[in-house]
Amino acid sequence: MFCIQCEQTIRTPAGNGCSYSQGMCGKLAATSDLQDLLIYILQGVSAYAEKARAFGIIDPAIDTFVPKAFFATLTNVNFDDERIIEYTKQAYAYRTQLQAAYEAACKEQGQPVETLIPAASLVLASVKEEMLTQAAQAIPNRGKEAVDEDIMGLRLLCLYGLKGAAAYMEHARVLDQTDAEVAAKFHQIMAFLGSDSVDADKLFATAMEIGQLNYSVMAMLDKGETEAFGHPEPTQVNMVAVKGKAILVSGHDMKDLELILQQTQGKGINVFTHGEMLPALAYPELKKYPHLVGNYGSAWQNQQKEFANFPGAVVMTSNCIIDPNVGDYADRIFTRSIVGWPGVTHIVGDDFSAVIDKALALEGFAYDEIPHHITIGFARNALMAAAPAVVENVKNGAIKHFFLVGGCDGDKAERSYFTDIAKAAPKDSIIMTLGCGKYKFNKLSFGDINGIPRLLDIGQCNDAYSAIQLAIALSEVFECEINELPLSLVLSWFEQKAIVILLTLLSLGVKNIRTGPSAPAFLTPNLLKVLEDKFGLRNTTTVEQDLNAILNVA
Ligand code: FSO
Ligand code: SF4
Repeated sequence: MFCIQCEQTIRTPAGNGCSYSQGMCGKLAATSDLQDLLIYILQGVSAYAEKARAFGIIDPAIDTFVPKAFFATLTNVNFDDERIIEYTKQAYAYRTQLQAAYEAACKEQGQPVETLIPAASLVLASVKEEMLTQAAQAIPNRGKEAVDEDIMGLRLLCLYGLKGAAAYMEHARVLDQTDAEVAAKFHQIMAFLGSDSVDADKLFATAMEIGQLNYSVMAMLDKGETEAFGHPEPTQVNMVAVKGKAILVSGHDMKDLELILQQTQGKGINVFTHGEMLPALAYPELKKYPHLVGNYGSAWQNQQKEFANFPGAVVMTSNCIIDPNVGDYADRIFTRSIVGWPGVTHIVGDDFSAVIDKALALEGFAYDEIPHHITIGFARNALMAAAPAVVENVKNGAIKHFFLVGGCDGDKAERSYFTDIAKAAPKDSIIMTLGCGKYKFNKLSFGDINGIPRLLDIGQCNDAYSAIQLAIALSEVFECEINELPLSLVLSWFEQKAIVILLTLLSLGVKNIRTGPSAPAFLTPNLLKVLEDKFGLRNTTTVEQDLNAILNVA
């Protein structure tokens, strides 16, 4: 087993990551190895997809399958070996199909059949035990003895970044947003990563290409969400329990939430959001359902306590899932799409009656808690509507600085940094936030500046797209570069979606971002130095020191 893709990876000895019998997230060595093999076969699929395209052979089902299956290997997504094996077998069938089509096209046009990357020719074993032995050649740090550690770090940066982009491609696809050019670029990069390149410049350029690709994907996702559910609008949402039968919906997939809302109508069940689903409460086409009563709980790392206390059914639409047996709720949590946990009921198709039956059979909340409301819904449109007032207040000196404090949450004590920096930000500053990292401070009161709330919740982590649009709009108004705006980004990272958002920001030329609580363990000191020299990217230090540096530069 070798996995070093998330913030909680084992860090000693340096570079070894989670490499024993189990990762810090609970992923077992066999699951990790099977995921490596899946990725390897997917690289082979992409290699043939890229070649077949040159002959006009495009299969949209394969184009969407590859990122979806890749998504299953993100941190805290799928711990179910059987499901990973199913994806691998499907990938292998697709690879065989594309290979045949490509070779037939070569023959027909009198062109030589090229030899592709090794992953394109691996003959997949048919049983799990043999697949596990094949996994050795698929491990992401393969050949590490012969490769410079900086090259390995760059390969991993690309692999994990592309994984994040794949997740967003699948989120966009669910909302009918696909794009042949994006798929072509994705396959090209996926195949390139299967070539185990030793070219540092090419790998670095690829990391930037992944960032750019993800910028397009985030735009597609934004389009899909706003076309399906309208533009988020500033909304007061309830954050506590409401009496009655209950379903809790977590993860990022708002389409699932919509299906659940439709199917629970008139059934006397209240629906709550959890974690990254909170922003759904601001979308007109979702908040119109009166039985969508609010948000329950906080970020993913608290789920074992929060789901255990929730007296209803729970649906995990995407990351991040952790062991449901700890809180003893495995019999009332359901997974969707790429998510999997052995023994947990997986809902296939659009029928949620198993979830509804479970919620009806459970007690639900016995009483209403004292309501506590927060305001959310400051995505692209709402931010743009507020932009003239914001500009006015910048011009008259009432707003002096903008912070973007967001990203992923996690349970390390050092993450209190993000609460503390939000609290310590000067009163004449606006704090934008996104991702599940916002739960570190989103129930606190920050007041307003001449009617503009000081805390603006932009949405899910992918809504970084909205923050980028606001920064672009402000830079146009003030006729300056984004980097000249009084804007500081302080990002908490945990997993691969955050990696790709960071790559997107870097590829757009955004400088001086601070990330924490620790640097990705796959980035070597040399690579961190390059990122600092090139982009001013640095790790968070102390709140005092960072605020001092930020405000004195601005
Ligand atoms: Fe959090 Fe998990 Fe958005 Fe991530 S729920 S950690 S970056 O998957 O998705 O912020
Ligand atoms: Fe370790 Fe993170 Fe990989 Fe889990 S996902 S095995 S914690 S690096």
